[in-house]
Amino acid sequence: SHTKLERKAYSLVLLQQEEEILLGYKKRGFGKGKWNGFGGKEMNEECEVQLEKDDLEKIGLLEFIIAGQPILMEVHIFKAHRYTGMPTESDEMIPKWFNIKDLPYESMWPDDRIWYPLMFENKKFKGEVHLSEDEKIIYNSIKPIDIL
Ligand code: 6OG
Repeated sequence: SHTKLERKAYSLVLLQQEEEILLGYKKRGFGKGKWNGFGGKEMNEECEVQLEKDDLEKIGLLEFIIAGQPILMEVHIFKAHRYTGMPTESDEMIPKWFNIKDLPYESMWPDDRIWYPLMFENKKFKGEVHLSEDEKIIYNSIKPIDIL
């Protein structure tokens, strides 16, 4: 469409402990039925895990456009290593640790197959992803970069 997109900023946090990563199964709202990282500030409310601000490492910047939605999502992606608390189910999310070699990609956003491997190689990345209305990738420019 020719309508100007409204840009909205989000954060996405991936907590990694050696070979395992904490994902949350979204029970409602945007991304319902998918495993994803946690929305930064809300991680405590989403699953009762507390992070330290100076432990958050910025690893990616992705821009998403989904066909039929008037929003450009600017997603700032962070990796965290330390946490306190006990991952606990909330109204929003079911948290679960996954081995990084055995991720549920078929129940994740399709772009995750592109940038998770970069994250596990400790590369930073940036790019734009366009999804069709049925959430398939129709354009992607994700690539590793040195500086974010
Ligand atoms: P809440 O509505 O839960 O914020 N997000 C995406 N994450 C991935 N991996 N792929 C996408 O492709 C995404 N689009 C949005 C940003 C939504 C959370 O989901 C992330 C936020 O952390 C389309 O508050």
